[in-house]
Formats: sequence, C-alpha cells, structure tokens
Amino acid sequence: MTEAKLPGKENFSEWYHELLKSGEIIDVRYPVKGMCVWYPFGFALRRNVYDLMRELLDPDHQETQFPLLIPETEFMKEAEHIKGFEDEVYWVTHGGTSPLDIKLALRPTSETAIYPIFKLWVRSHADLPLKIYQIVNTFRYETKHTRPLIRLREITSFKEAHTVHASWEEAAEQVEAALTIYAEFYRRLAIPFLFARRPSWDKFPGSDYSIALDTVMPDGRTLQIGTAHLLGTNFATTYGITFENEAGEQEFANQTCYGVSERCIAALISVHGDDRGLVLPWSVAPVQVVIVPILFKDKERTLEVSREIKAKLAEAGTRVAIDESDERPGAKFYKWEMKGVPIRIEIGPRDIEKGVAVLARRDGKKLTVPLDGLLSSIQAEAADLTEAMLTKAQAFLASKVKDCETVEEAREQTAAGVARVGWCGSEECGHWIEDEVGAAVLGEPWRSAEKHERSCIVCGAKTERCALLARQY
Ligand code: 5CA
Ligand code: ZN
Repeated sequence: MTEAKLPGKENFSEWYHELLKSGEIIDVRYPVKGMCVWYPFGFALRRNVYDLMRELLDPDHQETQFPLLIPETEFMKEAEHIKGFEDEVYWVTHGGTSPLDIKLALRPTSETAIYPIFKLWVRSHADLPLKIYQIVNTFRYETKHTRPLIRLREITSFKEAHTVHASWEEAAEQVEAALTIYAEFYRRLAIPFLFARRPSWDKFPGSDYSIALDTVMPDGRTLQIGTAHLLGTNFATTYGITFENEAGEQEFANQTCYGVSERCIAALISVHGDDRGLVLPWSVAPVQVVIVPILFKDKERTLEVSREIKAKLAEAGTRVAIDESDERPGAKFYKWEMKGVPIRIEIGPRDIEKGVAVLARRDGKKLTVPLDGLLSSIQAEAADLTEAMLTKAQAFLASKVKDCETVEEAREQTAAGVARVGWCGSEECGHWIEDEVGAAVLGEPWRSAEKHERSCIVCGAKTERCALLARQY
C-alpha cells in the first residue's frame, strides 16, 4: 500500500497542490500554462456544484449559450472595457493558412459577444427585465502567477449572468438579488465570505460599481469567489441597447452582470480540507456515503446486508458507494477520507447480529446507530455535519479579520489575515494605504450593519467608513 501522505495544511500551497492530485480533482500536467484537466472525480464534484448554481438561478434566469469567438470590431467598441482586458486577450488570426479579415477574440468574458444581440432582443419595456446566464469556458492571458482552479488562462467553468432593466434602480436591485443568490450558494457549500464594494480603481472595466465576495484561505490571503457589477447604461450606450418606454420614447437600458468561476471549488477544497484530504459538504460530494463491510467471518452475509443497505440508500437518492475490495479496512478508510466522503458506514458480522452499524462522520465523530431507521440517522448526521463545517469555517474567518488602528498593525495583520481600518474613501488615501501596508484595498464592507466612528488611517479625517485590506490570491 503506497499511502502518499499529504503535507500538513499549514504548508498551504504544497498541501493544496498535492490534494488536487491525491483527491483526483485536477491534473496539472497538461502542456499549456494555466490550462488544466479535470479528473473524472473532480468533474463529478464540479457538476454537483454547478447543478446547485443552476438550481438557484433557474427560477429567475434563463440559461443560454453564446459563441466563444468575438469579432474585433465588436470587442473594440467599449473603451473602458478594452483598457481592462486588452492585455489579457487571446486572438484568433487565421482560418487555416489564410489570415482572417477581422481578427477574432477568445472571450475573456462575454459582454461584447452578448450585448450586440441584446440590442436586437430588447425592443420595448415589455421585453424587460431580461435575465440570462451561461456556463462556459473563457480565456484570459493572465500574467500573474497561474494556479490551478484559482488563476487560470482557460477558466473552464465561468458562470456569467447578464441582465437588462428599465432603470438604474432596478438594475441596482438586481445586483442585490445576485448577491443574495451567491450568499445562498456559498451557505450551502458551508463557505463563509466577506462582501466588499471594490474601490473605484479595482471595479470591473465599464461598470459603475462592483461588489465582490472574498473568502479567507488557510494562509490568511483572500480569494475573490464572485462578483456582481452594476453596469448602468455604459454598455447600452456603446451597443445601442434601447427600449421604448411606456410613454413611447426610446431610452437606454440599464444592465448588470455577475460571475462565479471554478474558484468556488478551490475555496471548497481549501476551506474545508484537512491533513487527511478533502472534506466535502453533503450537498455536492460525488460520494455522500461509503459502506465499508468489515469482512472476517460470515463474509457472504455481511456483503449481502451491505448491498441491501446500499440499494436502500440509492433508492432514497443518496450517492452511495460500497468498497468490496480486498484492502484492509484501514486502507479503505484512508482512501475514502481522502475523497472527502461525508459519512462512512462500517458494518461487520457482530453489528449485524445486534442490528446496528457504525456511522463515522468525516469530522471524526463516530456513533452506533440501529439499522432500522439508518436513512434518517444519516440524513440527520449529514445536516449536522454541514452545520458543523460552516460553524468551524466561520470561526476561522472571524479569527482572521481584525480592526487595526495603525499602519504597522495593519501591515502585521495582513501578513496572514484581513485588516479593517478607518478610510475616508478618497482614492489618494486608498492608494497610500496599499503602498504603505503592502496589501490590497478589498473595499468597503457591503451589507454590513456595524458602523462606528473611526478616523482615516491616512489623513485622520473623522469617518464612519472603513476599508478591508488583505493580500489576495
Ligand atoms: N463579466 C463579469 C461578470 S461575469 C466578469 O467577468 N467579472 S470578473 O472579471 O470579476 O470575473 C468573475 C469571477 O471569475 C471573479 O470574481 C473571479 O472569482 C473569477 N475569475 C476571474 N479571473 C479568473 C481566473 N483567471 N481564473 C479563475 N477564476 C477567475
Ligand atoms: Zn483619508
């Protein structure tokens, strides 16, 4: 038995890379930088995560799909947008050996593919609101250090939603609706996060404002795991998206867009995983329950009962596996722990005599439960386990965020966490903070109730405003 041991989670970077491999999530050996391969197990996890996303979006959005290639003529229309993405675009310049008349961009995101068509789809106020999304691959020629699932050049699982509204206020409400959907998405994944309104210099190119969700990784650096942007009429003006209002006049439409990528899976792995491997929430685990028959005497009977349990659980909609291999129970436990299976059932001849089974949760809790009513025991433990995972992750995040009064304190805090400091909101003070502290301004907390008097850490002005600072992935 070769038990490749994981490095401890305190060596986060090594631990993360080793776990992507041992957990069979991502194979990084594809010979193009920033482009990775999903192992089938990783892809099953991805499918469950994106099924959850679809479940949350579908009641109020329609799924669609636009082309990957965008003509240069459309791509180059929105000045701010071009500035933001120009350096990151891959271009298709040839068809076979013939140069193309008009170069084609591989979408880095799809505003410039979708909005020329929105111009055709939106005619009158009766067409609004329009809310669509697609889950596609996008390409960004990232120049910063690439990392699997975190900073890719091919983002394979880009969920982007695009909406069109009659007024700015309605669009702003849609941004809030999007944030509420993302909050629920991450609650079900037991991943806590902070909402921040990005500073003006870090908002989405072509937006009025951007709200981001940041989670805290094990090493205290933050990862942006979703963003919602209020586009106002900026793109509508460029692409001529107008509608006839109730008074019969033409008006520019207001828009939003919001996105999540496979970073949500990077967060899932990083936030919950431990020294023994993946720890997956029940909602998305490819295998939710594994049955390990303890085979020493009465093998046939033990297997028979185990298979009956499996059939029952499967019938109830549980994703269940049974490990009938010849390995020692210990080796089997190790293998399925690495895969993050939330609940393991151990059952041997003595248990069968007594009409019980041992139920072992991925967080280490073990209990003996009657075979009668096994399904409801499993469901109760699964729900409790998800809560326990969320509580633990929330406590970790809370321990990583601290109010700081001085630049020195903020510098120390952001070495392995998030600092909250008074900030008057001026760009000048913001840039000074970034330079002096050596961390990014994530922005002002959004939807946060607590407000109290502070003073700007730079200019000393009295203010209720504050900034979250962190080193970012
Ligand atoms: N059109 C908008 C909304 S979909 C947009 O492109 N927003 S974005 O640039 O902020 O990207 C959406 C999300 O994708 C980000 O919040 C981040 O979580 C993720 N993301 C961005 N770049 C990468 C990358 N290179 N690799 C993996 N994920 C990324
Ligand atoms: Zn200031």
